[in-house]
Amino acid sequence: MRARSLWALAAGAMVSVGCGTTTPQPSKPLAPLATWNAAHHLVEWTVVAGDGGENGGMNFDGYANGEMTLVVPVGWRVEVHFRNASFTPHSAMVVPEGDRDRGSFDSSLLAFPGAETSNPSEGSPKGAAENVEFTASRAGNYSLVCAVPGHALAGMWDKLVVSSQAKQPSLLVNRSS
Ligand SMILES: [Cu+2]
Repeated sequence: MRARSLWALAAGAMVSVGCGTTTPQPSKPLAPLATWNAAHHLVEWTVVAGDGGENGGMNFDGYANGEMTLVVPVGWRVEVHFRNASFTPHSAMVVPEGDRDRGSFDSSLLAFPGAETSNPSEGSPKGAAENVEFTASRAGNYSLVCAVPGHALAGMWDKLVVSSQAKQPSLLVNRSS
């Protein structure tokens, strides 16, 4: 009991100096999928494509169909640590929410400069890892989609909310099944 209280104090102290983490629900591994540094206005988001069999493999970090939402304060930098864990080629690209339900994507749909992995329509092979950085410069609702044709329609997308209200990032997950 005493150890637990001390840990809570330590965690609180970490937040107050400007670092934080959000861990998804316990069905996933304990490693946090998003970490951030408030002083640098930087959030790092681990995005593993095809992470297990959820939604027939059409998932990021095991989540699909908008089950995962990253909220970022407007103006922050976002560094996406992308990796493809499956034999199916996948990619990641940030588009306006209204452009999510498409069979295919091109760079004209990009929400922020730089917010895409290389060759998003072809996708990256299994094991490929890439860091993608962009500035979340405009508030609004966006989607992180896999731009390989058909994959977003199959549910391979997350939500990205760029907020003028939020003081710090948060990662929310909502498993529908
Ligand atoms: Cu894909």
